[in-house]
Amino acid sequence: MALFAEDKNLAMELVRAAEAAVMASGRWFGLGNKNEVDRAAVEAMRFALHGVDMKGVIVIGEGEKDEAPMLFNGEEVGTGAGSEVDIAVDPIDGTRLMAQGQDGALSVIAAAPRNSMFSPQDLFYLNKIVTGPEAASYIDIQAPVEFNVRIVAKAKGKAIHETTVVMLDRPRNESILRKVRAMGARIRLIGDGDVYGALMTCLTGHETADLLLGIGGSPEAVITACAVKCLDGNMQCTPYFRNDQDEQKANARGITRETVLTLNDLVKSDNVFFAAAGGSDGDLLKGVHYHGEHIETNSLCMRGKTGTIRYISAVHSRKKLAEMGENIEYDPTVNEAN
Ligand code: VTB
Repeated sequence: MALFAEDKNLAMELVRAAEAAVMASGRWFGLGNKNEVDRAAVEAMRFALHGVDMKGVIVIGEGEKDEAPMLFNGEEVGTGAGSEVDIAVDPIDGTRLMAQGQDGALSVIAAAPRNSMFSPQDLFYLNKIVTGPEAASYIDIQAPVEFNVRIVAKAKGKAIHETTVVMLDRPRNESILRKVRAMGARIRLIGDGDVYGALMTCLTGHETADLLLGIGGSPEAVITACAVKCLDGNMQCTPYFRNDQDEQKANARGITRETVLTLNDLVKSDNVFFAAAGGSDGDLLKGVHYHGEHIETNSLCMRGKTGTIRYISAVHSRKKLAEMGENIEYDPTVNEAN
């Protein structure tokens, strides 16, 4: 039986969890405290998830149990009724962006059949390549940067100087940056949030980049892979070792410099769900906005099996949500702005 056959509503439940995360953390927008952005988002998302009919286990979460009190790797979420699922969460991908009042923060969550998501464990970073459907079958992370930029441009009928590469603005990506610049391709440097960066390349008709390259977080890579599956894009990763210790730990589980993680290695099933809600305004989704008694959220949800992408703009009543005990009220620990 197709897993989730009875769970057509799971996508909507995941949207609700992402909405809760942005409504709670959005209160901290621009206040300079990324820890509070994360705390508020985690608490709200966890509260929302516990009401969902599923037997979920957090595979990609806030960290190991001894370091993350909530949404830790291995935590069981959901009512226990329904399908057994892996859950991957980043309550706010780009907490720094949110805390600094910058665009591009996104709450993301994905679900897939139990034991289908890659577990990064001590492999914290991956070198990534992501592109949308048009060039999906041509990219090769083991090929030179120039090859991948050229093949994506060709597949999309673009000149090199019309092709946009998106990557995290980090020193570790400097060599890739130089090669792309030398080709004359356009470059979108993002401060944080490479799940968003990947979405920019895969939402056909809405794309604001053609190819994501560079080294980013491995938890985010698994979440990205779920979104890429829903969008018929493609993604490949290779390990990035910061030091010998990273490499030794990875080698112990059979991951070496030669390892390529394909899209199917990152998430084995096609029966995946992905949801995202705008934390701050961005290319694809407006962020959360507060209008007195009401709060506006903008989300998308996707299902791998059907490929359906739904954009959901919602207006929430603070009063009714507060009566339900949902954690979206203005956080009293925040100094009353003047
Ligand atoms: C990456 C990226 C994330 O943080 O994990 C990055 O995948 C962390 O990189 O989207 P550094 O350790 O170099 O800061 C994000 O940008 C946001 O969580």
